[in-house]
Amino acid sequence: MSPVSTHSLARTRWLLGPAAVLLFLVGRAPEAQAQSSSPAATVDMTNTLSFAPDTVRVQAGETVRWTNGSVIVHTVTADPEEATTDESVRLPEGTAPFDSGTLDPEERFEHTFEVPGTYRYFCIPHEGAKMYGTVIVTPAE
Ligand SMILES: [Cu+2]
Repeated sequence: MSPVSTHSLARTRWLLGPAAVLLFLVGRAPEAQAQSSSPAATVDMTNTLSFAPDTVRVQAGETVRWTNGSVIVHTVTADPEEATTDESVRLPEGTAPFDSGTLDPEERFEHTFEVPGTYRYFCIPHEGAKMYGTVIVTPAE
């Protein structure tokens, strides 16, 4: 190699070093944030009055996140007192009811499931249309 190209390579390294460190720092923060709040399962609430997917499986202690991706209002409700029929809600023994309240388009709701079992929930405005979902919680490994 001629002296000229060696000099040019050294200068390139000097310039790339700080840039690489900066990229590392900038790229790292959002990734760490996303991981700490990432749910074990996600469910979309649709314009066709459904939870998609309608059944998800998580382990005890994990969180499910629902997102209203539609243009209409939905709820995520597992409270027998809000239901007009027993079919709409199922909760494992000893677990407390939960209810998201009204979720406008783009809004989210999260629930962490501590007790293994099968949970049936529904959407209050669309109970008549059988907008139902199921969460199956298996024991933590
Ligand atoms: Cu709904």
